[in-house]
Amino acid sequence: MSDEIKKNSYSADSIQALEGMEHVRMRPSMYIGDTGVRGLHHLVYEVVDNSIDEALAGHCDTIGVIINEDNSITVEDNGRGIPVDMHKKEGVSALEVVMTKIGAGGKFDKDSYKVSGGLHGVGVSCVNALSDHLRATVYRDGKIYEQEYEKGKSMYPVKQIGETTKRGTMVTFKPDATIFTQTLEYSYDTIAARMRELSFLNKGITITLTDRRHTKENGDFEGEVFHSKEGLKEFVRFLDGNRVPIISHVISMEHEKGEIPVEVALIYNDSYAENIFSYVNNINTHEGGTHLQGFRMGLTRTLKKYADASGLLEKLKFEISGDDFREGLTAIIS
Ligand code: 0RA
Repeated sequence: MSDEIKKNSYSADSIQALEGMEHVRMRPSMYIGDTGVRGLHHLVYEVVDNSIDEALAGHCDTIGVIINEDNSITVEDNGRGIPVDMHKKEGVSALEVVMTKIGAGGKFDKDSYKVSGGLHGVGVSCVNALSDHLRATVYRDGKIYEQEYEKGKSMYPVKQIGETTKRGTMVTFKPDATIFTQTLEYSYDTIAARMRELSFLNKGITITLTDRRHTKENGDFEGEVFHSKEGLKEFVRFLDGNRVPIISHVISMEHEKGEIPVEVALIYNDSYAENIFSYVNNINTHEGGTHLQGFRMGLTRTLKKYADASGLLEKLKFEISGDDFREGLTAIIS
């Protein structure tokens, strides 16, 4: 290919990338659902999601989320750091590609164990496009690299700004007021609830949440540390709160079928309410699905078979149904 054609196709590619980012700004709700409170918070989840993926791939165990004084958000992890080397096809740093190209997310390791779903899985470039300002800092190979963006456009090429013994990625973004016209104020409780949920769904990861807008009496910032050793088992106990259990332990199982890991935890309490929560890739599947259907069927079949074999159904004057096995049930499938 002649240099001229190469140059042309390169600029054609970058125009396409630009259009992708421009399109996010033009139709934000296509990417983040809405531009109200929900969309504003989805930006945080999208960035955290990348760090969760890095943790699930086994490369990091701690994620820090900070609500800064100005309602900008910082997400930091101790993973490998987003690669900063030159991306051959794009002619810029891999970091810049991740940050400015729609759908570039997992491009660098296709085999990566992508489990975390993000909001619509749109990636951090989408957050960048919808931010007035974003700063990405990478701690990698003993060096600190940085790049900043305005409304998704890089302000300068990735530069080295120092040396470090740390490893990881830090992203700070300030949502664009011209996009998020309803509110720019983050809710601590909303973010905390999602971080708690993520820590239950991904046991072993530590997620710290700090609110720099508020200090406690001792001068420390408000915040919490979320960490779950037992995962869904603890989640079930948390959900059941003060309800009275009628079995002594949470029943739980983990299994991998093909490439798909499945986790289930359940307990019975003395109420009549059925509480089943289902997740796929860390996203609550409110509408249910085949995973939930399969669980219900399996539960009914198993308990019915047991009840039958133990003669428990002999005196029963009616056909026992699936509903009967779900009275007082609290369960989570992920
Ligand atoms: C792909 C490849 C590599 C790191 C990451 C993605 C990565 C992305 C994010 C986003 C937030 N935190 C992250 N941490 C890591 C590195 C591949 C390698 O070093 O071989």
